[in-house]
Amino acid sequence: MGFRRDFLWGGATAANQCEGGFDEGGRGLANVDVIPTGEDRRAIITGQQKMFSFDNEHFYPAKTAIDMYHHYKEDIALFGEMGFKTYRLSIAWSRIFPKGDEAEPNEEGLQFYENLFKECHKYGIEPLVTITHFDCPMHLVEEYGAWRNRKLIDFYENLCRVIFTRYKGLVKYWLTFNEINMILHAPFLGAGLYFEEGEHAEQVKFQSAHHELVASALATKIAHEVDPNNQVGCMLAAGHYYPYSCKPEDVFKAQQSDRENYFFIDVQARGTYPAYALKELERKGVEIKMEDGDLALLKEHTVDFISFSYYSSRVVSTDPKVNEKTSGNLFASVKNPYLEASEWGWQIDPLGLRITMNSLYDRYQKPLFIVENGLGAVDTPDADGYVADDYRINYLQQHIQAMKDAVDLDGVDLLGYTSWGCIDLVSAGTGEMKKRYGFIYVDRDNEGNGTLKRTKKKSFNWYKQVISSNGEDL
Ligand code: BGP
Repeated sequence: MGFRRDFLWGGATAANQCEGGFDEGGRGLANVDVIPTGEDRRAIITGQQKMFSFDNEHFYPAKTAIDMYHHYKEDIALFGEMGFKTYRLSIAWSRIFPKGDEAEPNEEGLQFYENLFKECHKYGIEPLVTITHFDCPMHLVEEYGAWRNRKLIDFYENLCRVIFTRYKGLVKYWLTFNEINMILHAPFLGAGLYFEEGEHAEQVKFQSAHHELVASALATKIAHEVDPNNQVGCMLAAGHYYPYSCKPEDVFKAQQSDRENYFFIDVQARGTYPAYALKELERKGVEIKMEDGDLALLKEHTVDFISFSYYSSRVVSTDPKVNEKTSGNLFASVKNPYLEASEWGWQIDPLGLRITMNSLYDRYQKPLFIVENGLGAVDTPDADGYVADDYRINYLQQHIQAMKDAVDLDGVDLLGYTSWGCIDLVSAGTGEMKKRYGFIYVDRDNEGNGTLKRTKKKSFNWYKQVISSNGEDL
């Protein structure tokens, strides 16, 4: 009983939220660099209008973040001290191909990640690499319209060939697109998309999604060709939908909402466009242009495992009055009266994690990997700089218990768990440092000031003990 002996415990980050060094080592500008903090952020990440710029008036968090670009050795040593078996990170596309469409990669970028992976292996840490985590070179956004353009598949394929070959033997676990369903909810952040006035946004989103799905299947194919040991996963922003009431219309709406997100994984894991999606696209007036060979590629190169992020369950209702009370994140959700919420209104539902795991495992019958979960909170260091984050320990303890129940009591096959933001980093939603997830405190504020000093929080030793007991000692 309990977690498998080779269970991959660890933590997760994304390049644009921690690296900084946005113009160092030959790195090119990416969509994530032009999203400032402040009021306009939401409109920009949701692609509502072309509002991005790169000026001196705003603060752009991705420019400096927590400067892991220069601190990675220190940070990985701390992960090693906690006993991490894996570290999930992402490759910044524009470090490898600064513009995205070059024929030859940037050696300095390749070398940076090679050094980083070697550093991980010093501590017995297996890297888990997200090929793109909310990033797209700005040149591809401006010249090609990002993922709406089929040429992106070729550029992504080129990126994959280069990194799979270069990091053969150093990296075994790959994720093709972070939270692939985010293209529907935050299209500029997720896929570099913004919409011109009058444009059929649904058409653009689903055409772009098709390109990403084909690119993902191609990546899976190439990864297996380059090294049969490679394991490739899809990645879903998950969270089961509950009907607000047992009214059949509410239950139906919950099923439809789940499908809207499962659609992506249905294609990546089962290899076909599901019937319900084809009908729904027809109703939306969306016509996906496909090329010969697309469907065969999707069919033949399905993923090896299903990874997902889980922060909360979601609730839907058909009652307009109920719909007025919404919870605080990018996914439309009604407030669940049975649950507490984080300071950002994200509702806390550990059992929802078990429900989500069961739902995914029932549907796909492939191993699962939880690659994001955690509590964003305001941490206040005491006079010695120490943060006693019992609230975070409590959140993680309950979620790990739920995940253990899914394994022990429901028989779910789970490969590993990487909590989100294992070291404090910039929030994707708000762009702030104030919203922290880490076991390690970083002295950095919302405007980018601070010494960057790293300090272990109370949760650091707690997580160390969770890992050393393989999840028995919570
Ligand atoms: C997920 C993203 C992460 C991360 C996390 C927490 O959607 O994959 O990049 O940031 O959410 O969200 P936030 O940073 O807004 O608190």
